[in-house]
Amino acid sequence: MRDGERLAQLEARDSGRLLNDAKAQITFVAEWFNYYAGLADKYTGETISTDQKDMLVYTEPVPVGVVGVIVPWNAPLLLMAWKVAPALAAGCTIVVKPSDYTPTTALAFGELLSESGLPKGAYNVVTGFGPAVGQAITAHPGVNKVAFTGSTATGISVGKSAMTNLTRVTLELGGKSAQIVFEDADIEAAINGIMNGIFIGTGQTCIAGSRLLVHESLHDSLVSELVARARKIRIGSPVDSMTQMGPVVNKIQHDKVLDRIETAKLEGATVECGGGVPPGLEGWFVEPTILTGVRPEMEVAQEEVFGPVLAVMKFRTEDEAIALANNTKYGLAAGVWSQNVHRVHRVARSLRAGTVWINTYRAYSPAAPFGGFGLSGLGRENGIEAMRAYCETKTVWVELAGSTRDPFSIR
Ligand code: TXE
Repeated sequence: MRDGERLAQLEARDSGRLLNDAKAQITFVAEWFNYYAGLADKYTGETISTDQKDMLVYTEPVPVGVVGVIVPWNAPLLLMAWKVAPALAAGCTIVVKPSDYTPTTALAFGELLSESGLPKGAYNVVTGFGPAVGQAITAHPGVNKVAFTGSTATGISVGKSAMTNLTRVTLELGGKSAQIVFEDADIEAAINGIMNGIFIGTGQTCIAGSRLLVHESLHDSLVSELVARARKIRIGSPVDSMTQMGPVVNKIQHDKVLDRIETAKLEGATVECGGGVPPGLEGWFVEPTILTGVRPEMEVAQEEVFGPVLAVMKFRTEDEAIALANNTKYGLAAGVWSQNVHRVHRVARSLRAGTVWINTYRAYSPAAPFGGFGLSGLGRENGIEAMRAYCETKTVWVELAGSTRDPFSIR
């Protein structure tokens, strides 16, 4: 890919995300644009059958207009592509506001779009701080839709601000996703999924599997295996290809993650591994941390940490596991680990989460809708559903008989 390396370098240096990860995400960006380029001429209206034989009724998707795209720092280019690709395919124009911490890839991507022949003015980038520049976009009467990814608190204020003009909004927000491991799980597969779910991106992903719910019969052995593997994670520079976990994005996030760990300890959680700053490294590093003895009411079981911190809880029955998993204001994702085909479908049906992964975690496709229940968001990104978010539906009625009607009759 011609510009992949440059974009990945910019992304890694801006955000602290692993260069390897950033490279993989750039390939996703290409896939997303490819998918929506293919969908652009297939997303059409329909002819509607009515009981009125002298009428032709059809619908047309109409581009919603100007879309404000506001994205965070954890996966800047990919999360932007999730919005820009369907918005362009729908025929919209775009104003992007990247995070003030990670503005470079949105700008560099703009150069590529210009080179690709996108009409001038179709893609615009405004950099700056959220409360000033972001707010100016969400409250602007000329903006027809806002597509936002970020924290739940900011998402709610973005939604309120957009509502002053009835600007359409989609919100992808925080999560407290549960990984549920039943006694009949393939343990090796589950361990891989749990490690991936919480430690990729240094835990700074909205779908981080930050709560581990484990059947009591497996608890001690699973925790000790996870601890052994967490201790072996190679922490270091994000641009070193041997590194498995880099730093968190900035001091604010570093302080927040350490503070959440301290609160968990004060509330009675046991630190099985990690819990602090790894020795001998300069930068905003946090150790991979596993906490046991977590109770559902604790902050670490309820609030997003957005760091490499896994909160472990035990359950006895399937019903208890489902109740624990749903005991959160969020509802972005969940992982279910069991080899019982009846159970996995039964549990998936009971979970209040926008995505349920069964015997896998963090699988994505541009074709598969993504979004959250509850305080995890509003609307869906990806798939054909995302096109709906960038279009208004226009219904057209055509009189076919060529006759006039009694103006005082509604039939
Ligand atoms: O996010 P914000 P921040 C969570 C994570 C993190 C916390 C804070 O827990 O610790 O959020 O991170 C713009 N009007 N997530 O401060 O505030 C802002 O400039 C319009 C989870 O970075 O949500 C940035 O471009 N825009 C999340 C974007 O909103 C505003 C990913 C996101 O910023 C604005 C990132 C305003 N009033 C952080 N205020 C996830 N779930 O993926 C800010 N912005």
